[in-house]
Amino acid sequence: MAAIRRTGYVWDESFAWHNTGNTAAIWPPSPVVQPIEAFENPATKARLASLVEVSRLGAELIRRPTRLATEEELLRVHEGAYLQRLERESNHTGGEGGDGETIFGVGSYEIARRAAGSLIDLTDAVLSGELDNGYALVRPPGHHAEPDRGRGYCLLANVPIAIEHARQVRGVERVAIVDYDVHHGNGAERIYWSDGGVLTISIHQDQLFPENSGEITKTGEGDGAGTNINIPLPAGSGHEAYFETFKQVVYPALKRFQPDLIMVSSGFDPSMLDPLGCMSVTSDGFRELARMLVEWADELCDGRLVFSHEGGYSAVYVPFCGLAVMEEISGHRTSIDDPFAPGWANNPVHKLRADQLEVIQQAAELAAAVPQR
Ligand code: 9RB
Ligand code: ZN
Repeated sequence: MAAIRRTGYVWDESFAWHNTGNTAAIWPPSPVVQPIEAFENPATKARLASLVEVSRLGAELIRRPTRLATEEELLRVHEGAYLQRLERESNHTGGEGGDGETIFGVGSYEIARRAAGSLIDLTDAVLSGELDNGYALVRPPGHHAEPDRGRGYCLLANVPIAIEHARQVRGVERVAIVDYDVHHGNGAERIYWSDGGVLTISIHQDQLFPENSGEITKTGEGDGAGTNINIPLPAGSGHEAYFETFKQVVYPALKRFQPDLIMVSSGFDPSMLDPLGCMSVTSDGFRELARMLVEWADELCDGRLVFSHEGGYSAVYVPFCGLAVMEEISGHRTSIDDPFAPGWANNPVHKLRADQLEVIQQAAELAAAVPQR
């Protein structure tokens, strides 16, 4: 079992009050689409928060206070006009992030600022050494948000906002983002496209969301040339594809880049039961990914590792995936076993396929070309 660590944990009841409306999955109600809650609804995250308590892991984690990100902190990443529009709509009847499908209700701007502000503080406590690592169970998620608009259920770019605090206030020089959400991390890619101080790695299902995004050929420009790595895995990828990606791409890229801090965009939509993704990762798969990240953070940056929750839409399965990750990074194993695990252990979907390996080997060449510190 892993060593015991001081792991910070963020959750706030208000995160479950962010209202994404009755757009069936993503489609607005129409004569053929019966209204139902959006996939990005409170259940997945609130049920993970519940399992953290019922499993008693919550008593072992260091629960962190939450706070709102200030305007100054948000302006390091976002445009003022976008923030003003969010605030105005949030104070009246609610609104939409900017891509036509990122619905939010009354009060969501404040909730989003609380998500971002709490991640800033958690990251700060890891940098100061008060904590060893941390998990922010935040909502709304952030990895699709861009400087001037919300996108794909995301309003504020939580991870970049925390990274800019680390760099501009705490003087951290180099940060790596590992994004294992099943969708492409387009927000960080855009924000750090020509910035060599942040290595952005996104592992996602090929051509899922956003459309025309996340291609392996997109590697950054100027000062950021070679510091953006996309690994677009074919639909249907299981554990072995993810493990090989971590070993052949993520580790070599991190090793060359030598980050001072590793941030993780932690989405559980590559899971076996997700309604939006077609991947096959189990809770033990996510546990193993977390184990590798802890090991590499120990080797490269004194263990400094901060997870920020993104997507994941199976209300019954996300809690077991999230619990496994939090158990692994904190070194506390609870008595809760994933009830799905026995049925999936020998599923042939987990075997590495040749088409998956081909993408991984192409991406390994990009990792070998990351500019060295
Ligand atoms: C619409 C489309 C989507 C699809 C997936 C997400 C998931 C985000 C997430 C959000 C919006 C397309 C409405 C394509 O979990 N990120 O981590 N929207 N999809 N075309 N149209 C019209
Ligand atoms: Zn996602």
